[in-house]
Amino acid sequence: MKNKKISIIGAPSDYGQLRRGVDMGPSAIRYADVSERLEALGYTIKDEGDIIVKRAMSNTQLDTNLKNLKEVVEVCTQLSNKVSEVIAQGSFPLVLGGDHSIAIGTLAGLAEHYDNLGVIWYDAHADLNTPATSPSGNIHGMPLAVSIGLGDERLVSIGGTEPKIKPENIIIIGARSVDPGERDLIREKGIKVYTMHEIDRMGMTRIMEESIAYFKERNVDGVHLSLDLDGLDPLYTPGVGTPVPGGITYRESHLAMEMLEEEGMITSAEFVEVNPILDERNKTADVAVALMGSLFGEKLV
Ligand code: EXY
Ligand code: MN
Ligand code: MN
Ligand code: MN
Repeated sequence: MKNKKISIIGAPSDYGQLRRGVDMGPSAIRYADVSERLEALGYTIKDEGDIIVKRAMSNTQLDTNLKNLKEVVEVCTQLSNKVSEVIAQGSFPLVLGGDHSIAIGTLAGLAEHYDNLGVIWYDAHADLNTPATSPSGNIHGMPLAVSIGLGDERLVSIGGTEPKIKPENIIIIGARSVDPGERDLIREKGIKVYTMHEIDRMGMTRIMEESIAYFKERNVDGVHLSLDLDGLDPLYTPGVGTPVPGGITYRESHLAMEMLEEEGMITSAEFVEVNPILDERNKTADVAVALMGSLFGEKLV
């Protein structure tokens, strides 16, 4: 990574879905020694601590197709400001989730600094639902749609009303659970998706080569990595709220991170959906930190 300054931002929110415990993700990742691991690679780490997520007695607004909307808006607005501030200081923002709804805030903050941002969405899901298509009403299934300007106006307008990213600048990797409305949107908007089928068939090497070439062709001014730990097979990352079997392997994931690092293309990252309550001895947070090691240039020899 070219930028040697990393700012860690914790976003301990579980409001984008209904399984409690993912709010402890930042703690679990810190417990897995994220700072120490990256410091050993020669980076200067500033842990910004966590953004403030008010603890509700119980989740509210469960009766709509936008569950906990108010809380999600509050969290994402704060996170957007924090991410933007960190970039203004010349630091690499490394956001620790929290469920994937926090990406609405991360991308809103990034959009203040990038006009043609590329995004890698490493995930079992497409996260392209809107209130009209969502089968659950859980906002963690909506952040990509929101970021291209679709869905509820109160989410879309976080950090400004204009779309934060362009659909044609998105690459989804690892998809294996896509809802009908999401599939329609992928086709309509021409969003690039490598499903598990393509990963099996082409191999991760070719997928990363193509992805890197795609971003270069599109002249992106930065690339954000949004890594949902459920992109990996639950065998490796059992501590996630919405596991889907048949996922990306541990080795394939390291390879993907290493290839991105060699290219020096990634300008921000977030690691989300780590839920230590559902985990086996912090295995999922350990994997998250191991992948960060590769993303930031760890080499065996
Ligand atoms: N597509 C389903 C929904 O919208 O409810 C499941 C979404 C899970 C989203 C996760 C974290 O990436
Ligand atoms: Mn996700
Ligand atoms: Mn902009
Ligand atoms: Mn997911």
